Amino acid sequence: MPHGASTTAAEIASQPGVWRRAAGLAGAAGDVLPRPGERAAVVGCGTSWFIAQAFAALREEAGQGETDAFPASEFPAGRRYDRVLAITRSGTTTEVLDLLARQRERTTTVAVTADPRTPVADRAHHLVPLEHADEQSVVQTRFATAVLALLRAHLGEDTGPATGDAERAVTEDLPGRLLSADQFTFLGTGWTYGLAQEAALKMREAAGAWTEAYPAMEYRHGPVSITGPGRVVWVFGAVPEGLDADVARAGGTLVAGSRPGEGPALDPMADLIRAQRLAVAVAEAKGLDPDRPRHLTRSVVLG
Ligand code: F1P
Repeated sequence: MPHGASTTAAEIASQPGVWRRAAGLAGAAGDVLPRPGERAAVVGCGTSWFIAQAFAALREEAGQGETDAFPASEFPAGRRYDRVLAITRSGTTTEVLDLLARQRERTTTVAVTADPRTPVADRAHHLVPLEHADEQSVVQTRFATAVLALLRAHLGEDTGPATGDAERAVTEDLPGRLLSADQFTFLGTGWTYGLAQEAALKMREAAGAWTEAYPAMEYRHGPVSITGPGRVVWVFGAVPEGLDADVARAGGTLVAGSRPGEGPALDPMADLIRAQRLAVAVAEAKGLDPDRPRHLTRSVVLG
């Protein structure tokens, strides 16, 4: 397959326009999404769980209320929330549907989905359809980031600058030396830890790469031991003081949307686009088809 010809690559490239439309839906969705002051839980599986993590941290940082994120299969049964928000592209993921069924009588449930004509429509009290962000690819890219664009706008953020950065991220050359790296450690702080997890998942799913993800300050508590020549440490958001020196001492390559003392930072969500593009590029360099990740289906429906 010629480079850049995959469906995944095309969906990655479409993100700026898709984010703009998603953010524009925040007003209409505002009534059903978690309201200021509510205690909220956000759930999903795989990519959708990592987006839930990012939103939970952003919402708490914004002072809008206690917010927890769980993989749908690990929701603590005894907890009570004012609202449970599920993220599911397919609307068919078994663990998400089961959780929504269990929560229906206990609290208000909402689902953001790319396909409102699926079973999730009957399981959640409210739906936020994001059909324009749907994907053909097994591997999620634009649906996930569009959900986060919508949720950031819902928190009152102007997503214009992030979208501007996304325009750059879909075209600019990727940092050199990455294609031949044999290991990637993704780091983040607060909401960007969810993005680090998602970047690592993308590289595993699309490229079968060895990746790990940690909160940035945890890097020194063990993960540093993996770093070495030909290995990459990629930081989403702010790089903690001294971490660049630690990576250099270990012989690794640091990648970041912004480096200490450097100019304007790339919005971390736009930096995620670079990681998505790298996943496609690494897959193609290995002779893999990014549209056909090993052993993975577009939605996990358990029998
Ligand atoms: C979630 C998910 C994806 C994963 C794969 C299987 O699906 O686990 O994150 O990449 O495509 O499904 P969904 O509930 O968001 O449809």
